[in-house]
Amino acid sequence: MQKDFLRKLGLKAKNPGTWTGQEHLSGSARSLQSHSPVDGELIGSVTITTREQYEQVILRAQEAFLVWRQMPAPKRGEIVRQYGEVLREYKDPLGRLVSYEMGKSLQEGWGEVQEMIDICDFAVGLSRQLYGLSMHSERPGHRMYEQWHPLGIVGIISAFNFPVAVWSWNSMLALVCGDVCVWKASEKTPLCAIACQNLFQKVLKANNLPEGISSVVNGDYKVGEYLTKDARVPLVSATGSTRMGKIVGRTVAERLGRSLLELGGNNAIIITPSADLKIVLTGAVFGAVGTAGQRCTSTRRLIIHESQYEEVKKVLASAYKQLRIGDPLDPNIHVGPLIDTAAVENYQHAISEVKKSGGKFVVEGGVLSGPGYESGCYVKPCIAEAKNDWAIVQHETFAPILYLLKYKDIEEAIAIQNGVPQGLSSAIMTNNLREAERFLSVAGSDCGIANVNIGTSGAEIGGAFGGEKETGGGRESGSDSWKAYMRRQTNTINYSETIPLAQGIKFDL
Ligand code: UN1
Repeated sequence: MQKDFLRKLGLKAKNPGTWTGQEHLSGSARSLQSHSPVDGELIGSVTITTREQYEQVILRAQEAFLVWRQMPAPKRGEIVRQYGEVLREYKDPLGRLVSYEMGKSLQEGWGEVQEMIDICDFAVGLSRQLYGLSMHSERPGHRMYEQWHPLGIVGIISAFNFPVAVWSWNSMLALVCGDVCVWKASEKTPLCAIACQNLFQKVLKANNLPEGISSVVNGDYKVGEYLTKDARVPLVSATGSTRMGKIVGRTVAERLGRSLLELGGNNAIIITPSADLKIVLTGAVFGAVGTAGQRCTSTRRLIIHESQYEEVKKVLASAYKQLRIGDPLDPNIHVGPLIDTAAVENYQHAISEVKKSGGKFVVEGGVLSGPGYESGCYVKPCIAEAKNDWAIVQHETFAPILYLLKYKDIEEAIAIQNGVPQGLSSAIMTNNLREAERFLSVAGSDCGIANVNIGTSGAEIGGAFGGEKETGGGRESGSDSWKAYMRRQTNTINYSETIPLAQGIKFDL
């Protein structure tokens, strides 16, 4: 395979190198190897951050914070703007690395880098906003307002499925807010993190700014634990499974730190009698098989009106026959591999659970083998007729398995949609205004994201991203998500010559 993109990113293809992510750190004895799920080849290694190295990273970050927080926010925005420019320049090789190390299609790899560019643009604008309110004081000669200050070190724990975009949602906002970032990337996609880090360091160097403004630490959950337990890290933003989020949430809460959690989803599309089938098809199929079903926003359940059920089933089954599964770097391919063979086992386990529960497969699954599939990570997207209350349907399986559920009236459809522990994304396909508004009403979808006539995945960066219930409640990316990365200070200034007390309290001396 042609791997020129590795050379362009400074991650040489020959003799895979070992990276630490920081210039000041020397390699530790242990390293983490990154194998591509595309062809099983070793791409490179990163050193596992030792406790001592972690201490050095935090010290550097603390020092850098003292410099960074003094820089006016629009000047910090300028640094983020420059990073956006670098990303435009490296969109192609970085998108290819995402595709090669993570396994998503090249279109989606580029899309991820585009999401990074978009959030840079958003953050640049934000750097001139970060507004606080001004209030009317009840006391004469007083002024009251609030301002937002940076928190300090923001710990970012990200997952393999969006190995670059989710970091940038967090870090670009945190940076314009005046925070410095320490990133614990997924141990499954460490080279994507090194590539982003190297590109960011280029910008810091060119502007004579300290390296500690952005750092990477590598390793498994133990390295993540350094961050979650560390009182010097006031905010930990974690993206990943609900299981991981519960541990992170508990650990950070134990020290009264803040956490921002973006966890599992179990996203559904309601397909009503008036739905446009062309729209349903693209929305549902991309939602279910895009990123091989490994997005937290992936469509896992279709809740179909009984009058449409057979038709939708038929159309989907024939669409699934057209899917091309293979090397995600080949532009003709729709579905790449799963991240690793452990993910393949989870997929197989889910299929056998569906069968045990009495589910019928409309499109059969299976692991692919033979030429082009040697890594053992390629699976067939499948569709099963199921029931919402089965344990396996209630559970988020990170694989392209789609469950079909039937409903009679809209109330029942909404109850099914909401009847899972997770609450990230949801959608309704309808041309009926009453149904659409019913779905969006206070008694409608209980998710953080609710769409009409688009699928559950592929949110734009301008909106706040995240969900309720076991999805963790955090909001990242657009809207006013930036507030999570700052501390609010209320200021009351007395410019009168007396000191009246609030609530009319008299205290004469
Ligand atoms: C994720 O899967 O963790 O909405 C993030 C989407 C993407 C982000 C997904 N913009 O599908």
